[in-house]
Amino acid sequence: MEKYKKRSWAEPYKIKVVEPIKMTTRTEREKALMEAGYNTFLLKSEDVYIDLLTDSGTNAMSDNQWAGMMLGDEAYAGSKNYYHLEENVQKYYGYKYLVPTHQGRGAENIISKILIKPGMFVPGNMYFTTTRLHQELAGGTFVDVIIDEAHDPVNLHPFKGNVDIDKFDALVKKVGADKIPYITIGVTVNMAGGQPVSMANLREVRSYCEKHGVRVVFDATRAVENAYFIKVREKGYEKKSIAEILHEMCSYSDACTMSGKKDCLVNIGGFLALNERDVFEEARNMVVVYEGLHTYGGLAGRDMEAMARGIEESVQWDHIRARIGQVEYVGEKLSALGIPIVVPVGGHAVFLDAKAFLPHLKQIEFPAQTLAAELYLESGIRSMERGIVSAGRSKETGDHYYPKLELVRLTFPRRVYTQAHCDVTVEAVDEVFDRRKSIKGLKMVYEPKYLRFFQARFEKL
Ligand code: PM9
Repeated sequence: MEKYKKRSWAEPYKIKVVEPIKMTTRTEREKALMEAGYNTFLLKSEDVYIDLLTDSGTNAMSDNQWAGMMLGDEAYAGSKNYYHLEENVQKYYGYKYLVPTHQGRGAENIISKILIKPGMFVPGNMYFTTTRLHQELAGGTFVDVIIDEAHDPVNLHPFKGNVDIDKFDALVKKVGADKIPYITIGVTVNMAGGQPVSMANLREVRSYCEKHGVRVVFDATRAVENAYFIKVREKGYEKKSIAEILHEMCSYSDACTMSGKKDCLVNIGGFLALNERDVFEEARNMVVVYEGLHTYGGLAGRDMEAMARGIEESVQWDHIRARIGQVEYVGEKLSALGIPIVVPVGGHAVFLDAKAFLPHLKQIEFPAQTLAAELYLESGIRSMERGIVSAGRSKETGDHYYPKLELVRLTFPRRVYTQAHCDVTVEAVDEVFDRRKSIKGLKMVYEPKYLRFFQARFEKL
């Protein structure tokens, strides 16, 4: 780890095309925020100055990817870009079979429908919003088996995404392995703060699952970022390349769902990749119902080409070091100012700890939603709530879940913002921090049934 810390790095690219962004006045932002019901998802992008809502589909593509876009083979069936994508998924992720989808949730829908039967249980290392919803819609019940450290924002465990084998084993003993179609392992764990899973833990889960006949399905959305953390934090991996680590990680799973909009450096795209022939046959049949023919899965040929090329770029050391280095830079600056964040800093975002930032607000006054709104008001910077609103309601009781983590995510799109944008962001958060005691909470006035965080509306208390 020390070896890489000694020297500073610079972005391993130079800027060829620019997209102007504009700064709004506070009065304009007040109006925009009211119209958006205090939900940053409902703001117009043109009213945003620095957009840290998500790293999903917001990546800057390289000249090589744009060149590939011109080589899109838009045949309905058998596009050559599909075969290029298949080749790179096999080469870098190591799975045998590929089913492209329009984005990650398309793959989640298909795998959930195939493998989950009503009454089954699906363990996972912390929930993810769309993943859990598809599991529930298929009749399953999600069970959190992540280690306790993941729920503690200040615990410095280097692999807070790890599965707690005892929790997993307790579930297997309680319901029986035949009621568990698979375990989902997020690498990295988004809702815990972009926290990685160690190779040792992946190996251990794999061997447990082999013994009990339970499949392992990765959510590989940010698996390259996970590979980075293994390289710099786990003994024995210092000298391995990111590609080697990624390949080994995936070898401990049977399948993965992928939102290509993150690691794969594209604006749209995803896939389901598998090793079991019969499950693949079913998925290939089902994709034509929900996404499109099995050689395009809802994507244009050019999108598949961009993703195939993005995969190659994503595993380059210079890329991933700068990508995560940028996030770490912001995290370190915020910590130095005494601003409460989730530590260690994760792969794709810095997560502000809204409970510690606004301790005078009850969780039902939506501290993270409030803080995201205040940051926008202060600076035009858009972030995302990852707390009680994102957690939704229990499907059994209908009550809100009250997650231990009540966070605001400052998410960094890949290759998009400069260090100056990072500095401005830190200053803006600090200004909100200075006036935190005067900030009042919110009440929810509109709540959609599914994935409420996208469209819920709020008013000031
Ligand atoms: N993640 C994110 O901003 C997109 C919007 S929030 C639903 O973090 C994981 C770990 C994700 C993810 C999306 C998906 C779904 C699956 N797993 O958005 O459908 O972070 O491509 O992927 C978002 P799609």
